[in-house]
Amino acid sequence: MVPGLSFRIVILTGAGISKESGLDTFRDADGIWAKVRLEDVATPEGYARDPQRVLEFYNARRRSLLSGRVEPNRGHYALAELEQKWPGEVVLVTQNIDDLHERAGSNSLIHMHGELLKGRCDACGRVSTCRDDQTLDLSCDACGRTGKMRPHVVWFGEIPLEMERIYDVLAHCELFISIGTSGNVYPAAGFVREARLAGARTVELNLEPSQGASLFDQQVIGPATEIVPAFVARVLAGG
Ligand code: BV8
Repeated sequence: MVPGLSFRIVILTGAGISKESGLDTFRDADGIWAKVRLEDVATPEGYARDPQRVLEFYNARRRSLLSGRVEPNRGHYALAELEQKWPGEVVLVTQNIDDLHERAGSNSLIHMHGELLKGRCDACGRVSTCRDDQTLDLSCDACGRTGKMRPHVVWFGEIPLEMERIYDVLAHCELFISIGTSGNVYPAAGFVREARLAGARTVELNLEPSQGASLFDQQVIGPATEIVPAFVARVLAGG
């Protein structure tokens, strides 16, 4: 650790950081969008057309996440170690809806696309823990309405969560690290521009160059379980 260094670090993660934990990404050849159409399962229109189908899509992902076969990997643990050991603030913004960052020990965490282990009542907005299958005959504990429980997840065309706080931390960071995201989905894909405007150093850690690769000052290519621990060690050593 270099004495005196204690600036704010903002990290953005995507599905790539959870791939080696056994969770599918979206746009890889074997990804989720190669198996289902996002219009059918990740939009309000798809939910209105066939809510049962959407609930089953998320029920299957939730069961997989809670199966005992999916654990945080060395990439998740390295980011939790950075938050613990870095003298300045570390804010981890994730596009992922899994709970692997929490299970690895990250606390300063923003789930901008929601959380698979939470449900929301479409009638009253109440958010509650959800670790079981969601079905259409569920009723809301708060307002009592039936058939209105949906995943607490941000679909395409919906507004991501905590955007004001995200833009604020991006405007005041000195190091922005993007990990395991293809840079296809906005507004997350535009965060590197916000960080550059704030004068931050921008680094991309990914298995392959993302859509926004040219916007980064530095790029490290490789699997997250190898390149994330190595990069965290360099940052903690003052690199
Ligand atoms: C918004 C749900 C306004 C949760 C997701 C028309 C109408 C309305 C909106 C739009 C429109 N046209 C464009 C838009 C904007 C739209 C958008 O960006 N569309 C894209 C397709 C063009 N965005 C929205 O609608 C967003 N809302 O814009 O509201 C607004 C704007 C600004 C401010 C306020 C309001 C809402 C977007 C959220 C949609 N929900 N998912 C779920 O089911 O999970 S998006 C989905 O994509 C996931 O959340 C995922 O996190 C996200 C991004 O994907 P990635 O994480 O990057 O995953 P991907 O597979 O793509 O890439 C994985 C990467 O990992 C790859 O690069 C791979 O090489 C790498 N990798 C693989 N293995 C490894 C690895 N890296 C390291 N190690 C490994 N081992």
